[in-house]
Amino acid sequence: MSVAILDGSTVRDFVEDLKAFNESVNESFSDLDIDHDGVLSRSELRRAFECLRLLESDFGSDSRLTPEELTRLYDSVFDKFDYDHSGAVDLEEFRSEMREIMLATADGLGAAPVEIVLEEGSFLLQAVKHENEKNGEGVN
Ligand SMILES: [Ca+2]
Repeated sequence: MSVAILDGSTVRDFVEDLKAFNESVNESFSDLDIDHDGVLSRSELRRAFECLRLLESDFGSDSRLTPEELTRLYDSVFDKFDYDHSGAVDLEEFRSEMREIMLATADGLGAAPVEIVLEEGSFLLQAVKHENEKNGEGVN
């Protein structure tokens, strides 16, 4: 876990660097595809969001959702990812949805730098590392 200062452009630059972004997406996808069938099931995707902490950062760490509300939330996220309603999320669906989520996060952050606590492995942390590397600073 680390604390980083970032703003919308940190996230946007990362998403727009297709090579870096695709690498992260591919890596996450294969980590998340526990049974290696090439697609993410409902439970695999739910685990993804619990790990990536994307929803928590969107909704604020102090939001208190009941388990039922969380399940509804994750179900609606899955349906959004599963664009062709095949019951599973493939790599292309995952990539395009992650891209949208990250860009929405960038818009939400806006231009004012904020301090955010980031879990290891979160896409936002990867965005910060990406910016640091671009600026020639070490990753810490
Ligand atoms: Ca799978």
